[in-house]
Amino acid sequence: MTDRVVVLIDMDCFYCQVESRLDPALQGRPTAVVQYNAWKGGGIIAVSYEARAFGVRRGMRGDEARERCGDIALVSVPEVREKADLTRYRDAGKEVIQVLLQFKGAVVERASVDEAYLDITRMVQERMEEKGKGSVTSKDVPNTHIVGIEEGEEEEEEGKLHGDWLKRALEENQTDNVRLAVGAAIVEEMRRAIFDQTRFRCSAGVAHNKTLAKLACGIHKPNKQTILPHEAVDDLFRTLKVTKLRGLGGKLGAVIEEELNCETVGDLSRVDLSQLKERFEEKTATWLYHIARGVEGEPVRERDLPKSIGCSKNFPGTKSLDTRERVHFWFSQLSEEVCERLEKDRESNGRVARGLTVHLSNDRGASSSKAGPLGSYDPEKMTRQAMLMVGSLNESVTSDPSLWRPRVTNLSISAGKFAEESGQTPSIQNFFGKKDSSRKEDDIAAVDVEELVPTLEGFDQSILQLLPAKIKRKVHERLEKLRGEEASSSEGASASSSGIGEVHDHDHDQAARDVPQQEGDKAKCDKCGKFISEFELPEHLDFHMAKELQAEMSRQERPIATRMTETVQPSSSSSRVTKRKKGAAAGLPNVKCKKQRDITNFLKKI
Ligand code: TTP
Ligand code: CA
Ligand code: CA
Repeated sequence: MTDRVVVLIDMDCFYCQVESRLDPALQGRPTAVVQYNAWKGGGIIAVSYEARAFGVRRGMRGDEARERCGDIALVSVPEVREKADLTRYRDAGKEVIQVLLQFKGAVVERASVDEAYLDITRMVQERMEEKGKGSVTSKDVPNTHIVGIEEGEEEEEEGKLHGDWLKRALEENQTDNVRLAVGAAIVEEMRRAIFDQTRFRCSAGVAHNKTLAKLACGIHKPNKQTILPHEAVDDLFRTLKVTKLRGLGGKLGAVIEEELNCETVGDLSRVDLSQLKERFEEKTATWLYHIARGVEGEPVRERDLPKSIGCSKNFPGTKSLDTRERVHFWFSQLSEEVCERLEKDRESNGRVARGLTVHLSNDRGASSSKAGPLGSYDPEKMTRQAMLMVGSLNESVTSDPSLWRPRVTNLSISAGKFAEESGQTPSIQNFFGKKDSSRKEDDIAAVDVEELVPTLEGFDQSILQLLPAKIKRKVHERLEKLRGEEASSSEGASASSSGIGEVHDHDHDQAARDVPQQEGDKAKCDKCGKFISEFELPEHLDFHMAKELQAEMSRQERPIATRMTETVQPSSSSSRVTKRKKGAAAGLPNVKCKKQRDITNFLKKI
């Protein structure tokens, strides 16, 4: 429970630091990094601390930031193929990871573009064995705060209290706290090394688990680190909003607030385990029960490479895509980028991606992800595969296959499920062992049919054409099984907790009901609390950001969009909308039949 020393290191205003390292004239100046700079000065995605002092915040438009701070430097995210190119930020993130990997004995888990969890229990142990009681003094932790220690106005006073805490911990043999302090001394060294080698500043949290380390890291920023001792947890949680905890920022947190009436984590700690189990599934209930007491066992996993490589593009408001050709065009742009990055990744890391996930959001606020095996690093093939995977989402296939309805507001492609390279260019054939006899049966067994066919409803029959007989058989078996489950369950088996293939309809709280706490090697998104399998967190975060910006822009653009709909598509469009609404209210079966028919027609057209 308190036997580990876990750290979160998070870079300060990261994109701003990357930009100001490139252009030293920006150093010390209020700066913000913006995306989509054509409209009202662009959407702000990173703000330097100098600019924060003027009230500039992420999500504001560049113009608004200028009103608050006339001197602000607005730097645009570079663009390639008309979309944001985040290469320089990713590369900078890698530099930081490389520094952390120099510390032998630390387990390093890259968690997003600018943060990493570390388990330094072993390093701490070794240092304590080596140096005994003198392993740490307050001089070793000059930039460290301790939660629960009142901070004096004067630097000196703060240092003294600090020293008192440490002295007591040493004298009274409070081993857990001594270990956190030794950990903090190591983290001071790590942060110094990061600065020396990259010129980037960062903050850190030092605690007994990931959730507490993450929370602690945000308490004192920038360029500071914070210890969160176990005995300070109760006090801190008494007033801490539930949604501030890692994993509770999204729907799960909202359900806890609204349905359990818990505003603070302290409130949550007073809910019985049995009550939690009534509302949530076992895993989630147990996790909530423990985390409300500051206890969590999620391991830090050795991982310094991203779990997936992907990119996405937003089409807000009037820019939404309404033809098949435009969707195809943008998938080809995204595929170009992903394939380029996959090739680079193969060269540097000797691995190949075997899974592909595509994601599409529409102007009705719904979004869907589809996952399948990745057949090739060839952009054209990837585009074709992506089109096949989302084909069933186009409702206008039967009426006019050149159109795309509902209009598309976001597209993304992500490749993952990496395996060591066997010297072969990936292709659907050698992936499944058809042309490459050296591939083992195991590889076929490794194809996760459950992932390929997560639910009956989301499954695109056209994928069957791409599969060799063996897999096809497995897929048929899976389909049979799902049909059986559907028949015997009135609730529907589609409340999949895998997050793949399910329709992310944000009007429903199904996700919240089923959020598990640990899902194999999936990572948890701080924004929505979901476990992300194919999307690695940086890309997933980009996606959230894109959605936020999109929501922001469509809020402002809506009056225009509505006017256009009214004039361009008079009565026919409104009757279409009404019909669709009725269909949705009447339940899924009709919709499903219609979709299946559409796919066949759609495929013939390709
Ligand atoms: P954060 O670590 O959330 O923020 P930050 O590093 O800018 O600032 P802080 O000092 O508070 O940690 O995000 C890291 C980078 O990721 C950020 O610089 C820009 C990018 N980002 C987005 O593009 N969109 C987002 O929604 C978020 C949260 C971050
Ligand atoms: Ca950061
Ligand atoms: Ca971060």
